[in-house]
Amino acid sequence: MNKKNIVDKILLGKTCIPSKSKGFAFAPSNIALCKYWGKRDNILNLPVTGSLSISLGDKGASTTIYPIEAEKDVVVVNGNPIDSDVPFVRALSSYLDLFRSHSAGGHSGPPLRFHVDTNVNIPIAAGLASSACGFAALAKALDNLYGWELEASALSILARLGSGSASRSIWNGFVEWQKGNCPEGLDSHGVLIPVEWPELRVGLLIFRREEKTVSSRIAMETTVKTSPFYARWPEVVDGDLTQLRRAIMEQDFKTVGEVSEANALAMHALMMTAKPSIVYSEPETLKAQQQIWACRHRGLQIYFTQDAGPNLKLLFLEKDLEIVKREFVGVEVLAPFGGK
Ligand code: 2P0
Repeated sequence: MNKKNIVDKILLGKTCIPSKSKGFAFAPSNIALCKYWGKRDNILNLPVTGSLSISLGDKGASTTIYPIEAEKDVVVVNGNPIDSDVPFVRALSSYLDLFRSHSAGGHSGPPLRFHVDTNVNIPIAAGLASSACGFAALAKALDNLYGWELEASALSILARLGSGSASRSIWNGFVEWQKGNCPEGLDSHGVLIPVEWPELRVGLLIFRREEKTVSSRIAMETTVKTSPFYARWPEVVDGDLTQLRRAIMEQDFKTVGEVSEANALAMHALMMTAKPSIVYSEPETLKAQQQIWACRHRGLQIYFTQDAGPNLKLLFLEKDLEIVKREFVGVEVLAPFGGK
């Protein structure tokens, strides 16, 4: 089963003929509290386990797309045209191949190219899930351009074909990506957890903004194939998801924090035990982790999570905003449900 087959199943006869001159959409970035780490299908981005995230409100990607008659797609990120040889643009173009219409000559004419203009208001390639909001915004912008009016779960599947974690960026708030069981992955998509938690805050502690040395895709593959502990991961995730669902419904912050932090550390432990070992942490990462533990020891309710990079995301509540800002100078604070 390839991606095009899946797109055909999702579109069910809907065409790739623009219903307007431009498509536009916004999608939030998301931070996983229970991580997606490992694929059972590398082409369709089907995960070994489920995962659960919090979207970052108005932080994410805004994308405008329109067809052009040209030899190549034109990709502009934050106002800068990106060279077509850059791996990210190549990945984007091959994703867009799934959705190309033809020029005025109908199917005999060459497939149209696209102009894609994306503005991302979070640090790109700093482990802040920019591919997640990027592909989610793109799938939604295509839906807008073509007038498909697909359901959110169908958009989640289309976004997943671009990048796994993008399946969770279709919604704001808490989202669980259910792993699904069918080989085509039509049951592997995000589901919104209908809970608002206005007091929740996410702090970004950014130590490195550069591109990571090992991509998530390669790191996942290496971990699945070589970590002697990977076999235990599905069981760990099952337990963490059960606890997180309950704790989110009951707004039990302590459990959300404890489970999220432990889940992230378990993912990094898997990577460290892969061959070759993958270590994303930098000295600043470890220093900040120790500072967080010291704060907690003194009674502050603060936890962290860490993705495929050295940066940390802090989890805390609005009541502790001032103390967190004092303790972690330069932290960028986000309110996933709005507020300061
Ligand atoms: C996550 N990460 O759940 C995990 C935790 C990073 C660490 O999903 O290959 O860009 O496009 O499906 O989604 C980053 O990997 O990987 C990721 P692909 P993706 O957020």
